[in-house]
Amino acid sequence: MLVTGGAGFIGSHTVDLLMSLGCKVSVLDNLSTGYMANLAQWDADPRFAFVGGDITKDLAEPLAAAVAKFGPIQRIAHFAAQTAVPVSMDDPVTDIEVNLAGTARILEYARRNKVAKVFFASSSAVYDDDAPVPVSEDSTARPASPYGIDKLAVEIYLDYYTRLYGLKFTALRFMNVYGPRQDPSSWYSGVISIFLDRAVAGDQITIFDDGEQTRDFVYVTDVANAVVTSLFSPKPDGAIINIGTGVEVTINEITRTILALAQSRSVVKYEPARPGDIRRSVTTMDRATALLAFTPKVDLREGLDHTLAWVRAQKSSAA
Ligand code: UD2
Repeated sequence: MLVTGGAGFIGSHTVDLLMSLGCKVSVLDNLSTGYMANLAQWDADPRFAFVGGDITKDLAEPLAAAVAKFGPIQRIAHFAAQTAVPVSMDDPVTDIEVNLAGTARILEYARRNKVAKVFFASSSAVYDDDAPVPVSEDSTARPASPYGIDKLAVEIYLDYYTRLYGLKFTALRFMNVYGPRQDPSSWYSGVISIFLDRAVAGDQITIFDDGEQTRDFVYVTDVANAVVTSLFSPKPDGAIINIGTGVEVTINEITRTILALAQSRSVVKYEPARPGDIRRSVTTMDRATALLAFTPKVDLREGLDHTLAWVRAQKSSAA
């Protein structure tokens, strides 16, 4: 099993689940936004190998290292990516190099080496800004950013590889994923990671727009479960599936819950809407239920509890 981007937020939780299921896991990651600390729990495990590697460069060496360690790669979970929508708008060329050309490198390896299954981390960013609510996989894909365009382009490549070479894949379009290990340190980080970080520190929280915009927040271990089912079950072969909870939550509601949970006195300030922000986002659940038997196990309250505990632990270890 190869996990690209396995030192990152969702990738490392997927590694945790695969390791707990007894798999042998190689992680390919250039540590540009991931951390070895996310994998420290597996360092000494003989079923785990970190092989380095950068998907924008030749991968012969790290992939050979993975094969030398555990034999031919049967399955690939591909997370390695440039993950920020605004960064892709500033620099579409780099987004293409990493998210599209880098992925083509992984797909070429997969077909030449007869990899049994590839999972691809896609995004709700492929949908039109004013897609219907809730959004289903049949809604128009008309991305509002280079990031979304490149995710959609990879989905089209996956279909092409299936038709030409019989490659098996599943692509999951993630809604707003949150949980421990999500890095709060940049202005385009996930809203929950930023707000929990500010709430614990007692710093000001900034809500863009009127806070009545909505999102579908899905907890990271539920996402990892969906990924692992995709990798091992034949049912979602060739499918593109939204992964969320089907529950629509306003940013005002999430802010109130976070402030109460953290018992925080952070001041909340409102600022104009971010350009390009969508107003409402929530997914239908039909396809995820039918093809992955997916039902989220961690509700928002519990997920926030776990994430808050992690933020506190991070802050106390840094102090
Ligand atoms: C999410 C994904 C992105 C892409 C996109 C597709 C994350 C982190 N990003 O972007 O990768 O898939 O969906 O549409 O999951 N907000 C505040 N204050 C802050 C930060 C955010 O009010 O300090 C608001 C923001 O204006 C937005 C909401 O919170 O209305 C969610 O923002 P986000 O950056 O967490 O995620 P989103 O939905 O823009």
